[in-house]
Amino acid sequence: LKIDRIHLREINMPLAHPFETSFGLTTARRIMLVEIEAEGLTAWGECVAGEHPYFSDEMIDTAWLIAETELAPRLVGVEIEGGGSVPKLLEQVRGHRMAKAAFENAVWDLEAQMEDVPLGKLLGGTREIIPCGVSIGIQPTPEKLMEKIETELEAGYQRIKLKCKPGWDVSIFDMVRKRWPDILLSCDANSVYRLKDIDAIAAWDQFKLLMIEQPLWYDDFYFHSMLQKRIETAICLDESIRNRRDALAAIDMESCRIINIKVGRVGGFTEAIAVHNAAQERGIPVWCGGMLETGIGRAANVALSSLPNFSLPGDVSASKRYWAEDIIEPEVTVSKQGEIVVPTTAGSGFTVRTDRIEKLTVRRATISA
Ligand code: OSB
Ligand code: MG
Repeated sequence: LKIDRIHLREINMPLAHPFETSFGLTTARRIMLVEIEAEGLTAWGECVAGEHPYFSDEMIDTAWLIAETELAPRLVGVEIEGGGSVPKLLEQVRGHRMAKAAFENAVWDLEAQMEDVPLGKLLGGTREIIPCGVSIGIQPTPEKLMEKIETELEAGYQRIKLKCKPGWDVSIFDMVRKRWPDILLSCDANSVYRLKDIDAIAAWDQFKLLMIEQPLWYDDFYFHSMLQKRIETAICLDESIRNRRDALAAIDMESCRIINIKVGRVGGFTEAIAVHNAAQERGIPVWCGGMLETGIGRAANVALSSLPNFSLPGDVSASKRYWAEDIIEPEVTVSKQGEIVVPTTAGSGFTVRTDRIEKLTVRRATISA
């Protein structure tokens, strides 16, 4: 296939509910979208980089710069076999994985359309439905959190993940466990704790959490492996895992027992599949993380989650938890059993609402062959 043109857009979308993590509060998203035109078709990719370089060193403005000056020019006008051959074409550019993933994922979408197969199937997916959990941000009060959890459990979600930080951890877990002793419950620290906190973290074993996500530094394996030896609860790594080699190192060092795969964080579907396979071969379950995506990134997450080793409920949840109105049709919905049905139609299985995207666009660029 040959790409004729690539359009970059920045869209601005207010979140339906503010989202607070240990690194800050997000009330609206600035999102870079990649639209590729090739073979008479159009395909889309979403860049999950945030507004600030707080989750990782990428942010929308660095992604935009690299996308426009380095990535798009390497892809337009050249013969590309499919999504799986994109990493090689972008290899000379180091890092910038979220920016790269937006392009690679769009090419996979295009390939699925051309081959008339569902994107999930093209990636190697086998699941017809995926189990869903929710990530609940830090709330203004513990009471508000309890209300949120109640709402999400009533909606059917199978696992509750609580964002945590010092002052919003042990007392919160205790309160939630007293009310719901048996639910699948986990927490995500987004790298806020340090070695001085190890004893405090060890005391969380009493809450029988399914996992503790990324408690220590965002770029660490070694100290996570020390922590994992000290606690019974499984550690799950998110930020630290950038690629398959990281996954192998983390698994061999016993830095974690579970891996969160985010397709943007690892640079695209090819590497996400490689991490999935490496974990599967070693008996490590994975689940699909989220980055407050619009429908375009959400559809990618649904397709990826259909791979067999995505055996734990992920952070892929309904569009309406994030947006008053999404940019795809139909929106992503979750059943009363807390499941998403994986589309069986060709491509992503969703239609991109270009009319709505047009209204939300605040910046654009076109790169032609
Ligand atoms: O660490 O998983 C994370 C959101 C933004 C940045 C990082 C993370 C998150 C979430 C929300 O936990 C996941 C989602 O519901 O999209
Ligand atoms: Mg996380």
